[in-house]
Amino acid sequence: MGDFQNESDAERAESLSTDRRGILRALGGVGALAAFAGGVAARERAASVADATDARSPAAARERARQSGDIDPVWGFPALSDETEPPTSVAHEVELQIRPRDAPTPEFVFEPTGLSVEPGDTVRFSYESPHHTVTAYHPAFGYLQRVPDEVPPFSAPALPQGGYWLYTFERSGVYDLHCAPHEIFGHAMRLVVGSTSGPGAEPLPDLCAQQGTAAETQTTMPGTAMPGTATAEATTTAAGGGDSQGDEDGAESGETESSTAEGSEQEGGEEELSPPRVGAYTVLSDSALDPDAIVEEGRVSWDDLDPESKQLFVQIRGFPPC
Ligand SMILES: [Cu+2]
Repeated sequence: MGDFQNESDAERAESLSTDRRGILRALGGVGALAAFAGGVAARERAASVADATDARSPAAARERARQSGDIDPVWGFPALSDETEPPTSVAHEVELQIRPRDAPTPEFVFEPTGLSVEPGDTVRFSYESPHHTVTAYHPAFGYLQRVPDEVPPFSAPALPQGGYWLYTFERSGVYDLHCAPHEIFGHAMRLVVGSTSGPGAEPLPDLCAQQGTAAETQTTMPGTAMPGTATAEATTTAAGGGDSQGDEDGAESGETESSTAEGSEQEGGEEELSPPRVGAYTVLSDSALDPDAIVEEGRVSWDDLDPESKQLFVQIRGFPPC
């Protein structure tokens, strides 16, 4: 694929400072652990819907898109550089951004964060920075279904800065999407395609109401399980816990069983499906992203969300550990 030989992409990626890249890579490692903690059931679900695409690989899907203009419903159309000509007309653009803030991690942003489109519209997701994905909340990925019925488990790959991913939203309804490496930091968005219908139109489960049995949740994700990732630990506290930064009491609280623990199994052996996690949960619960509000506004900016929804719920303990 010619795009890989594009020198400018590599140069742009290199222009990021070493420190910033190191931190982002570490965060990606932490998030990736959570994202890929799915079990056998998730893989079986993925296999059962694999026939949603005729293309057996992203490369085959790209080739078909170039010839027919049809964007694959599973693979979409990834482009490593904006010099690649889109194979079909693009109706909307969403930028994947990283915005610095006065906190240990920046804000991870889909801009706009809410978008209303028509069935059949193709949306371009532009990678203003690398290390992101655009992933459906789908049972095949271990999540509660937050996309319309019959929609396959689609996801954009990580792409270089300056790359983009196209996806054609054929089925009407609400689509909740997230970036897999940065989900817990709130990197999520909501699309309404045609009408406010389907599972994604339902309110998210009330996690605060469930806190009666698990007052506080602490999940420790050591980074040593994956070679090449940082050994930092991330401690997450339950949504709605207020200011978690520097909250020593919160950090010392006893470890309790999470009601949405990854890989856990319900009675009967069914793997429990997770709602959107941590920051993505609070972002997607923001009233500015109510599906009716998105239709009314057409597009909802990240700036329109309540700062409470964008809080950092993850404590960074510092790295390296010396
Ligand atoms: Cu991201």
